[in-house]
Amino acid sequence: MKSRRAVTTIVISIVAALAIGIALSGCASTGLSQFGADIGKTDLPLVDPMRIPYTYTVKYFGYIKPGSSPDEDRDGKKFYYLYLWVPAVAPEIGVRMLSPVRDLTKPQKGDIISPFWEEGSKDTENYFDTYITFERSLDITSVDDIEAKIGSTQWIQYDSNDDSSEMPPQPSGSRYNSLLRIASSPSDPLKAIVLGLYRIGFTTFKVGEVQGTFYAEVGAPVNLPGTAIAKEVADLVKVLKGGAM
Ligand SMILES: [Ca+2]
Repeated sequence: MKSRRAVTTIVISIVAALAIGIALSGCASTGLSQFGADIGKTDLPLVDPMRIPYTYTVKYFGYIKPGSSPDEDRDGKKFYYLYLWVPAVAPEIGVRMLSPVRDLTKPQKGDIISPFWEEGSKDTENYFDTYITFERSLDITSVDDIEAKIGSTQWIQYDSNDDSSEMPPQPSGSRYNSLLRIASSPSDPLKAIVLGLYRIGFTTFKVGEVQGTFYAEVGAPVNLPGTAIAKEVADLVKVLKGGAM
């Protein structure tokens, strides 16, 4: 009798654990799940690989007001930039972006919040089909170089992404949000993730304006204290030199 009861208890525990697991994965599909790395992933047949979440992430909550001027007109596209300081070598870096943010994720303590975020949170209408690029400045490798060289530096593009099926859908129902992961190639200076200045370019690849709230997240599988993101170069320098934005 006793052992049967024990077996029943185990069975109930397993069923409960499965139910909780299914419930949690259900939650993840409607919200923004943790940002998983390429490093250490387990490939599974027929389903998405199992990924270990990045251990270090920096999150940015921003807003592009309708009618804003882009940072650059690039190949006919209105490009905006987030500047990113990476303080050390990393084996991998991931970047993902979504628009609009809605209640998919909310700013937590330590996250970077744009001065326009509050205004953006009242804009429940606008969003854009994100497209992101990841670039590194070829010659800015010290904080003191940033402002002196920003106007003339050469940017090396590592990768770009338009649409990712890993990201939550937009209000249209289409999975047009973006995600990319870059594995460092230490032997190739044009593919290595080293200390220096990077920028995340964002635009909308198809027709439409870049407008509405957006969320950008940078992840790494190693701790990178001193990583900073800012919309403006001057703000990035201020943060890196120990001041507030
Ligand atoms: Ca897209």
